[in-house]
Amino acid sequence: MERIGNTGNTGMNDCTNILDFINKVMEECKKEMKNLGHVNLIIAGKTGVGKSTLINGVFREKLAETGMGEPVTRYCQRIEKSGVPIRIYDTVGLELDKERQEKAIEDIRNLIQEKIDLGPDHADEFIHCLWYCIQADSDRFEETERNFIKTIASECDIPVILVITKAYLKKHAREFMEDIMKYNLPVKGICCVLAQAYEDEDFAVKEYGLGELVEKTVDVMPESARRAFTNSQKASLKLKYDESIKIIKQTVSLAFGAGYNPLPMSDAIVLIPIQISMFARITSVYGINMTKAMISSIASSLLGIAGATFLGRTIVANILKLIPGIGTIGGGTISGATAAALTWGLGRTYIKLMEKLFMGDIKIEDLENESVKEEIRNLLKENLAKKGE
Ligand SMILES: Nc1nc2c(ncn2[C@@H]2O[C@H](COP(=O)(O)OP(=O)(O)O)[C@@H](O)[C@H]2O)c(=O)[nH]1
Ligand SMILES: [Mg+2]
Repeated sequence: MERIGNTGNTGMNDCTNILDFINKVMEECKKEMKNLGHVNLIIAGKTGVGKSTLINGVFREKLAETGMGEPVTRYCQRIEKSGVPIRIYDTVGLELDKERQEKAIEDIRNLIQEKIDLGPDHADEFIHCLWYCIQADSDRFEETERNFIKTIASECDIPVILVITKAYLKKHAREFMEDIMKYNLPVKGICCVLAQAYEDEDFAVKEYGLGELVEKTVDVMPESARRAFTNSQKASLKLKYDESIKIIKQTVSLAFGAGYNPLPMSDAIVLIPIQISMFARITSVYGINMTKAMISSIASSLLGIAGATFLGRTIVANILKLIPGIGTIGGGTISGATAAALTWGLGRTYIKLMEKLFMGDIKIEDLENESVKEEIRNLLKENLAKKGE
């Protein structure tokens, strides 16, 4: 490994057969999921404003329906589900009488402070953001609600985003939003959403605004929570794409940037573990649960691996053949630029594939189909031709 300038230690040995390869990918994917940690979000607002509907619209799997809700206090329950790196604290109470209302606000403040008091070793439990929901057609934004937002934002030091829910009538919702903005509340963002399509006899609106909410939220989130949030949400494909491109960029600059010493073809085997890490990280961004069968199918179309054994060198040689202008490499060396082009090509193709799996354009069981494999190979050719970024 020392031949490559600054790849760091990937902690992986060569893969000499397909089973090895599959196990390494599985292992890395599991490690990535662990590394993601958790993002913790409080969602507040009166009963019936659409908090549960919003949660289900934004996050993978219908968390509010299927997630385990566990009472944290009388006014707050925690929703979480194994495999999804998010904890949502769903709160009630602002519609209650004054005394209980105060108690509910107190509970939320205590919750935030309690987590901070755990200290930096428990950063995984810190509350990262609060969404305050208010219903567009309520047309009322009460003083209690404003005070609640002011208190949380000033005393607890967490970003608050105001969500105008049930925004069936866009223009009306926007006007309501503008009225609210006049209060100059200490919020980091405000947006109108319709989390679920609405239809009656003479009126139909599609859901909208969820992607915007998610993108605004990630902007105010600490870096440590961003990856977990990106994984959990399903509302913005753009966020997943941007994060994945970042991963390719990091991989390329860390492994094949300045200081990379050209690598003899015979040592090309060391390139593979670097891309395995990249695949695992991108998989975690999309929140796809990989099985051994899926990895095997993808490897056979993407890397041209088939049969029981293979050598990393063969894979690299196979893929390099597809990069225009590199073609015949013979016994030569692999430069940083070539390794980078190969990584970009593989990375972009992998992103496309994850997107298609995520959107359901390709079904998991179809990965085995010749036509799908052909599609993946064509994507790879296209992406390798693009070379760098
Ligand atoms: N069509 C549609 N209905 C919504 C939307 N948000 C909430 N609702 C409806 O409003 C009611 C209350 O929503 P819910 O999410 O349970 O509110 P919560 O009490 O704040 O969790 C339910 O009947 C939802 O179906 C939305 O974006 N679109
Ligand atoms: Mg609810």
